[in-house]
Amino acid sequence: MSSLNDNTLTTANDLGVLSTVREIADTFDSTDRIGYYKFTLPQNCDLSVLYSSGTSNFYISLISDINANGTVEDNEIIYRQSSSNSSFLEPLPAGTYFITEV
Ligand SMILES: [Ca+2]
Ligand SMILES: [Ca+2]
Repeated sequence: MSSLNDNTLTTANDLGVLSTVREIADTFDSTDRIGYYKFTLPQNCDLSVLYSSGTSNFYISLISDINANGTVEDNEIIYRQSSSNSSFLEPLPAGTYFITEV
């Protein structure tokens, strides 16, 4: 569902504690091309992300707001990939993270 309300770190969709597979679908249009999703890992784990997009003009980023200022600095982007269909695996310590598509 397209929404302008999830377009910043501080207003990200909160997925809560991630302990099992979660499926997310988002829709973008000319007025909304961003979506942030927030989740917490209760323990160290390998995060597996699979995604697909109807467009090739698509970036997915894994973010940790290390300094907790509500904005994304370059050093807070753990992973960034541009592809319409792909996946990645990232070992992460317990903590709160964000995924965004642009
Ligand atoms: Ca949005
Ligand atoms: Ca930050």
